Amino acid sequence: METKTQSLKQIAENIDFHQTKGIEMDKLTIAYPNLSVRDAYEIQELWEQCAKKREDNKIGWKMGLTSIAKQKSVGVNEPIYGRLTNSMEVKGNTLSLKGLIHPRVEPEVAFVMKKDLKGKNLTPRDVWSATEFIMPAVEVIDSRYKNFSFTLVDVVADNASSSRFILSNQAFSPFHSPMDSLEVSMYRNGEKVQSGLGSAVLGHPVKSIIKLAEMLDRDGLGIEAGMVVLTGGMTEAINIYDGDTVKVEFGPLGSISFNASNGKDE
Ligand code: OOG
Ligand code: MG
Repeated sequence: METKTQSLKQIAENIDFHQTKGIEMDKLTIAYPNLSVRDAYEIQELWEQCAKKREDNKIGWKMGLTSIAKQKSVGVNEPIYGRLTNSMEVKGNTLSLKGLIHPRVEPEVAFVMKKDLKGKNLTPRDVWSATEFIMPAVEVIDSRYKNFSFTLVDVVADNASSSRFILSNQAFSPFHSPMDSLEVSMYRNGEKVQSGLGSAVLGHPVKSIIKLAEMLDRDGLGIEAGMVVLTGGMTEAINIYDGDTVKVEFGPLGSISFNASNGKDE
């Protein structure tokens, strides 16, 4: 066991290197075909320790592949979770592409918790009473694998492709408007490129929080008070490049706009 944890730790350190330097890598499952999904989540947990050593602390969780559109586009047919750290939060409306490989963006709803939430078989009522507020969000995913191509084990070990996230300026009461009928539209350089509904996320984004709590409980973990949780893309993700302007409209919840820049013109 000792040696297994040691080698999972080395894998976590290697992934951390590729994530922080923005260097793509071969799929882990090529070199380690026997890794299990459980091992991959353990790698993620060990990665959290690597980040912590750099004082990059966990501030939340993300769910991924909670919509059929997203599952189909990457060929993995079950939801996954990942960890969000302090350095991933973009403050302001410029997304620096420095250190990113082949970033994609997707519209999401974020929950911010006021109480711990843990366990199997939670109900929407349990989630709402533990939620402080919700916010429109845009997640930037950037798989470290070549061509954004991976298996379930690979993507879990790579922290569910987590890279950056942007939250709107305005927070809302969780009771503001029905989240399953929330319509989102995503524009790149003025052109509408994706649209979707809140119900694309497991029928209702609240279900994503229930699923996360259930998956974390299986791994002996829970959602902690104060954490931000991204519930998963409502549409397919789109590629973004230097100079692109992205606007995501969230109907009654307003919009998020930002520019992508490689920083070379500044
Ligand atoms: C995996 C992460 C998916 C989402 O919201 O569905 C994700 C990937 O597509 O690289 O973040
Ligand atoms: Mg996402």
